Amino acid sequence: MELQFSEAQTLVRDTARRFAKDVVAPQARAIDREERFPKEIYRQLAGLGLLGVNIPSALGGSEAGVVSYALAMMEMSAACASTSVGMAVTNMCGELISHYGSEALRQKYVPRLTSGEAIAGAFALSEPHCGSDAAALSTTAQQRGDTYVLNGSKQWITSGAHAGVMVVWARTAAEGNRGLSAFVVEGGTPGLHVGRAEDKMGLRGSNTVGLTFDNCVVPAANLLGKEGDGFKLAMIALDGGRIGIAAQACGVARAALEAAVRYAKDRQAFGHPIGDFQAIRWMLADMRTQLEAAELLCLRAASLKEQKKPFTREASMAKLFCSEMSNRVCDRAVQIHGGYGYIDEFPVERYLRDARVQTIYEGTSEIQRLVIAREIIRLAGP
Ligand code: COS
Repeated sequence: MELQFSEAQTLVRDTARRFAKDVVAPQARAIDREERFPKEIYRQLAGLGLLGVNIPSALGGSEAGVVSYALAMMEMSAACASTSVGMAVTNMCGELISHYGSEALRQKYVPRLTSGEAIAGAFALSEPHCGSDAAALSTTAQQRGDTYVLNGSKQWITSGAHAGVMVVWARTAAEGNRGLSAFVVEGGTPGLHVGRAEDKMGLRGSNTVGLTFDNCVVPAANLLGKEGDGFKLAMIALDGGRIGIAAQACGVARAALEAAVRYAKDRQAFGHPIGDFQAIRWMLADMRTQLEAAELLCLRAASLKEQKKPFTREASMAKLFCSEMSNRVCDRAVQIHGGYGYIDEFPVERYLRDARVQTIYEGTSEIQRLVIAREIIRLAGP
């Protein structure tokens, strides 16, 4: 993409691109096939400053901003979306604690995330009975002296079995979204049980588990913000997280398009490379156009967040458009490959499997449309 980026943004993008191409991409097929959680890669990402791209350097981050973060996510996702989803959640947890944690929480936990000591962060909001309706969650946190006692279950927790630092949402009071609070919980805390890893369609190298809290005691000082702040903190974190998933979608789609172009130039039919035929050319033209439109939406949302301007609607638009685009582009890439697209000799079947969850996690396409429509109507005034 030919947009003008600052020196810092270009440096982060190029660092991520080089590492993604040289180190991550060659392992991506094995990470997927062997369901290999990429622990060592996370340590290396930490060394490159990519686990805290938008986090102050005093806390071990690279303080390079949200646009840099989106560019880094695009690069990592083009190589391996299993790896990039864990990178995204770690950045998200680090940012949340860095912005809303007490000074003690920031100093204690953010450097563990940015340095890779925690391996990964985890964002524990969804529960077996509620994903879209986040305010309906039923895990409880009861204050007992200078601690809270957590009880309940979480589901779909990315990196949950490996995360050294988690942000966990629980109910501290009965009433709806105002009764939710967020806590920093260390992996391995007694009473926190990790369920079996889900056997997923895609992102097979990432780890997705349920968590059970059975009288799990956390220090009261690990409350993020105040009691009752939890729902808003979740919404704020998800607004930012959606930029990360939009960027992931762009990265995966770019990889799929590049593979399709290579194949179209190479594969012969009827005496020509198939890229000579209009049927294929029109697919490639649509794929490229949609990808570039998606990248612009993603970077606009990132730029607004970086400028500290409102970006809820733009993040949801980016997440909606980029994730649906990436499913279309990956599907077309498989189609261009014909039978070879359906086997694992070529990477496009992995891209399509990895893209599928992008319209679901961090808010489904339906939730993004709900958020966008509400913002349009709200901003239109009375
Ligand atoms: N930023 C800051 N505050 C926000 C916000 C945002 N993006 N969105 C909502 N809020 C605030 C509202 O302003 C409101 O505050 P007040 O009570 O002070 O007025 C409060 O949060 C409740 O908001 P609302 O009434 O809009 O909540 P709803 O229960 O209607 O739910 C949706 C809103 C559906 C948008 C929310 O539940 C959501 O995003 N769900 C999807 C969750 C998700 O992405 N799950 C995937 C988990 S991660 S894999």
